[in-house]
Amino acid sequence: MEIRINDTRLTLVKGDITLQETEAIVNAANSSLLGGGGVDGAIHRAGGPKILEECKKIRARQGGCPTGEAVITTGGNLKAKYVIHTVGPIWRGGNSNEPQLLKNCYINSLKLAKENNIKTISFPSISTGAYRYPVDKAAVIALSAVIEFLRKNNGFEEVRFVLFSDEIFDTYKEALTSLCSN
Ligand code: AR6
Repeated sequence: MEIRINDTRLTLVKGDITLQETEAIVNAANSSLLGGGGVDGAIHRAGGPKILEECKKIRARQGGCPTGEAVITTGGNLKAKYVIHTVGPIWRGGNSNEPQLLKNCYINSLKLAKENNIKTISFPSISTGAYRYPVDKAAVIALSAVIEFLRKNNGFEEVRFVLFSDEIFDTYKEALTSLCSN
């Protein structure tokens, strides 16, 4: 599925984010920046040790990455030149500022991409795996955040959501369809 916001294509695809050829891919990391399972594990495995080396330097400098914030490293062996690591909120029932923190992940990743003159970027569905954020709620926040950012900021060619299963892809598609009809 694809829509256009100003000059930017916003696309939803089903697939593996480590295989994307966008200039940047976004990692759903944890605050330690030292790697983990899920998409984080897949990115470090596919990208090789350079990514972890840079993460460790960032950690030494600023002590990890707080929830909702983002940092940037090389893409190592990936097709993507950069990995933007952001830390999603752990779902604790919805009354612990989760929606705002999840929105911050997308906005801060896009700000960092813009500062680095990145034109094409892929996002996974942040927080909806190990961090258990309900996918329907996360999809609306993720898409609304990106749409809001792209309405105010021109210069991206494509923002892509790379969804790992049919179920997650369908949930994002429904959310985008309903956001577009509002
Ligand atoms: N490509 C695209 N999406 C993927 C891939 C992939 N290769 N692999 C998994 N997903 P998760 P979180 C989807 O758990 O919930 C890690 O251990 C997956 O289906 O990767 O933010 C970190 O170190 C789900 O929809 O991230 C943290 O400790 C989505 O990516 C913690 O997990 C996010 O699932 C972060 O948890």
